[in-house]
Amino acid sequence: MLIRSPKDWELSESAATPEKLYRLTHRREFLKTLGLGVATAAFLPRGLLAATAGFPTKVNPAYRDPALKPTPYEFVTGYNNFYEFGTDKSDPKPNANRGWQTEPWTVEVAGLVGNPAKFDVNDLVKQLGGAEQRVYRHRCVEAWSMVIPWDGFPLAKLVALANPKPEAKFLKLSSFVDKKNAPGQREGNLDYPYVEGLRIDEAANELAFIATGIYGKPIPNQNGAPLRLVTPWKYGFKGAKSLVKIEFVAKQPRNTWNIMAPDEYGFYANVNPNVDHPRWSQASERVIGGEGVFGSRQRTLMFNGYEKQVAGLYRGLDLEKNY
Ligand SMILES: Nc1nc2c(c(=O)[nH]1)N[C@H]1C(S)=C(S)[C@@H](COP(=O)(O)O)O[C@H]1N2
Ligand SMILES: [Mo]
Repeated sequence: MLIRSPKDWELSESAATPEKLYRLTHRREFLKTLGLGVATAAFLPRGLLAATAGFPTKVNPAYRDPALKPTPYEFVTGYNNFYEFGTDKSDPKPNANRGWQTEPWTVEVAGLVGNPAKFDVNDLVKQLGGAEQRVYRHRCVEAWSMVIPWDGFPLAKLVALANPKPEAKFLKLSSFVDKKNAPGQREGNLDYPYVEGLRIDEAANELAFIATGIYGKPIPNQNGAPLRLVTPWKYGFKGAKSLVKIEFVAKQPRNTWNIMAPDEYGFYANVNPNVDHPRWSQASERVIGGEGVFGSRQRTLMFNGYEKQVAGLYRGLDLEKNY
């Protein structure tokens, strides 16, 4: 008989595991990541839990390239960019877990749409038919990369639910503002709220995703609980975290990094090894959690390896000018 024991990142393949056992191990792992024992579980304040609808998720086999080896959980959740909680990679993990509440959470769909609405995140996931898991490459503009098993839903589903009017050409996505709980917002290390934008056809591309989890578990605060954008063919900064508003607009919106440093960060943010950042090369990337003390390096791929799915979106566009 063929018995295949699932790897940790395949946890969400719960179909093969008796439900009760799965729930138990799942819960124990989740608590372990919070640094709490199982006994403490009953006393967990509600606010420490991210949105939980859609779990366990189903692995989408179309987005699970066996050649992609997921980055260990500790790196995915301990090496982060989330300026609201500090500028060091190690800041978000402690600082986003000091009482900042990500449940309950409301996200607003607004602007040029037929169905403007405010959604509780859990209700939204249910309305969209649950959540799935996809393993994507994740490439930061700072020339490092990871491989992350995300859980969530295709952004295209939310676009369809919103029912955009013909004048809607772009999405403007806004992160939360909470000066009391976000030290970076008190310092004003960036202009807040953190905002991002996508062309509507980019948002409707099969790859664009809203993550509500990683590794088959609710997404930790430091990764953008309870919902964040994931566009794997673009640099990580496109992936605005902890969204409170998704607006459909007629004009191309500005995005935070473009506002802060327009010579260095454009609107498109497509991963492109042929267009260097003014201060460093984008031809290669450091693999976080890779072999060796400093990780390993690998060549960066055009559109981060997703050329087949997205190259058509940019046909005829000068990618040196539109970086
Ligand atoms: N709200 C918000 N979203 C954000 C950021 C941020 O500072 N604030 N940083 C971005 C950058 S630069 C990157 S590389 C990714 C990092 O996501 P990760 O920490 O889950 O790897 O989040 C992006 N989303
Ligand atoms: Mo980044």
